[in-house]
Amino acid sequence: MSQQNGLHVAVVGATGAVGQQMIDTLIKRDFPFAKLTLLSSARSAGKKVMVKGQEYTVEEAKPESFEGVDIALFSAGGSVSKQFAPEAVKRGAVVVDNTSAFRMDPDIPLVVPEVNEDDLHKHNGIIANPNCSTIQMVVALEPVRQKYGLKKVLVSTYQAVSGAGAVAIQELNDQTKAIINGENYEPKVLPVKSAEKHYQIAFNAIPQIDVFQDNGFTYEEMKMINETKKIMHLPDLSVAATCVRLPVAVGHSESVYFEVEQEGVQPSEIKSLLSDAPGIVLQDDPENQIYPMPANCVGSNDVFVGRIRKDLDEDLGFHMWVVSDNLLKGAAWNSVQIAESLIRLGLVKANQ
Ligand code: NAP
Ligand code: 12T
Repeated sequence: MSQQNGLHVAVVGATGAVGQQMIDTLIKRDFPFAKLTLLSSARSAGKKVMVKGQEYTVEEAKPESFEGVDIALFSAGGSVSKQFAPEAVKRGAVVVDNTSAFRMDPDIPLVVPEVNEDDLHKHNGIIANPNCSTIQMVVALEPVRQKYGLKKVLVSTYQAVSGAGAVAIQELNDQTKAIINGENYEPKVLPVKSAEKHYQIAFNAIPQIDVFQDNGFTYEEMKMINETKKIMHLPDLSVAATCVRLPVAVGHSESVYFEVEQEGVQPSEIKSLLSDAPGIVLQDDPENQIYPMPANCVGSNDVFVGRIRKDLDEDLGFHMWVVSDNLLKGAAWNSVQIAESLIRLGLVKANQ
């Protein structure tokens, strides 16, 4: 390969909810790929996908699939990443992994370009893409940390079903229609596909995303807690999370309470800071009922922030509402953005 001639890019999990958005994002960004390899399980092998007017055939992921690949974007579940990411690296590819498989490995950078792009320099072949809920929150918190310091974060999420894959979107749609038509519908996917019990998501709210840990938090909540500290380089930051699934197809919302280190900061200062920050769109005009909502954020790469206000009792405390497209900034766009950073920083090794 040579950078002038473009790169050989592979998308693993190309038929999934995130994989489809990765392909779309590569096209929208005019990403410099000369060759594109689309990989899935044996189930979708042979499926045809049109990209830029050209037909591609999806192939079953195998170790040999990564021969000659420069950048591999993985989004096919943690076990697939554990199995194939080392195979891709062995063959000279740089892997951007969208699963939780490697995120907390101290030797693997966990990157949100607006926050810690410099960590990419330490990569040894694999870069981890954080959890969707973590990404949008740290984009909004980093400018605050830089200017006023950050002591504490308490977050409650209102998450879309698309985070749990294409089957979860289908379940929300089919279940909603069934209930409206007075028919029975047995939940099979949410809150967690592999769990013993499944609950109705239509017209409901489920306070469980991913599996429970012994400490009473869910794994999704622990991802937010641990990943935030790692990405922001704040191992001692106080963080707690409650993650809730809503009957929304795309777009995660978060109510974020945070405490700064500097006394006497005004909400107008936080608003002005965030309105100029990278990757953020400020939508904060209560008088005119302007605030972020998931339905308005679908399809955008940005993180939308509003409802910024000072706590009534705690001088260091502020509240804000953070919304983003979980399949874009939360997954596909952040991964492609990492790939763009790797190219700009000269961190993609030439492959044959
Ligand atoms: P999805 O819609 O269920 O798609 C899963 C994809 O993985 C499909 O393309 C599927 O191919 C492929 N796949 C499954 N088993 C495979 C195997 N053994 N070998 C190769 N490919 C295989 O799920 P999704 O929502 O796109 O999410 C995919 C993964 O991305 C998740 O498991 C999660 O780890 C990660 N994710 C991360 C975030 C984040 O927060 N950053 C958000 C969402 C998802 P077939 O068509 O052949 O089944
Ligand atoms: N279970 O961290 O169900 O890769 O919304 C992201 C989203 C795992 C992840 C979800 C999940 C991830 C979900």
